[in-house]
Amino acid sequence: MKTFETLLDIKPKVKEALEKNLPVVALESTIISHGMPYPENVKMAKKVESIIRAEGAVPATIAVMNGKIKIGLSDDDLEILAKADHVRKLSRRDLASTLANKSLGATTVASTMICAHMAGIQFFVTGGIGGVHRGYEEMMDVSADLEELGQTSVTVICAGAKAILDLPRTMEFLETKGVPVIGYQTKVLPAFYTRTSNILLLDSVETPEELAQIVKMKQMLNLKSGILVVNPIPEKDSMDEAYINKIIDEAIKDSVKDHITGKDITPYLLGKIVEKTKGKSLEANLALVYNNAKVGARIAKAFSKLQ
Ligand code: PSU
Ligand code: MN
Repeated sequence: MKTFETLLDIKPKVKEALEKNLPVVALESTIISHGMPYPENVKMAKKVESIIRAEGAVPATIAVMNGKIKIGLSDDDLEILAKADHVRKLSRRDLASTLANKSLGATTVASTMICAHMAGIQFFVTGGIGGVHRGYEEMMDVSADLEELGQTSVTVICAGAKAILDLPRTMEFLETKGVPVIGYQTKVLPAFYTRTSNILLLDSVETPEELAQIVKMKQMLNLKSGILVVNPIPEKDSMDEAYINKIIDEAIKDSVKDHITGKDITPYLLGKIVEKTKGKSLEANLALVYNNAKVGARIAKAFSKLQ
């Protein structure tokens, strides 16, 4: 038994699915605790799981609780993460101390990838990833999510990166780390609230089966990096580009004025954007997460058929 296995608390349904090579989809918990307001966050967490189940895959939301890495949460766990105000946003850096202190921690994209990989889960659905922040030259703020994509073999399904980030630099970083960024029915990088950006992708697929083949090839090559699947927000839910970009610019100015730094920046900006759009950005965020859940479950299913 590997030492980390004693730290994992895997829900029986998830364990059974993994043993039988059935499709399992991991989900992060920072999107619940720090990414959306209550009670929309807990509704989202439950609905995402039900979408994945309806597609015939098993959802596994991940968090750190009582000194264990929980893979698969109960509805009560989701409620606690959605409500408690002392939840730690935990990335790779924070895993060891959060476990040692037995404190409550919500996993980001980076730490969810680590934990999913430990449990043997290959697919992970979220909304958006962290990236290179605007003003990088001064603050050197690059999300640990990008480093993780470069070193942990999990396929992450997201809606691209939002314009609170520096998209060209984010793509450069992923290129350096050797992370394939694959468009799902798109040839350009989606920008989270909107379907397009001016960044062309080198790879795109039309079906879950094509994507599963790429995952399979990377596995056969024994490459340890992740794969980033970028799935645009549905047309009917996407926001007006000029409008949302103006709001994002204002939110970034507020963050400078309020001296927000480090891990607080992303939650602060998301909150400000919800406030300034009077909840419209939250609706878009929910819609894109649901869409990613559907596509992610289908990819996981297509992959399990290849095994
Ligand atoms: N983007 C969102 N919602 C989120 C996050 C990003 O639209 O909740 C969260 C994810 O958990 C992501 C983290 O991994 O923020 C990135 O934070 P940072 O930029 O501090 O690395
Ligand atoms: Mn950061």
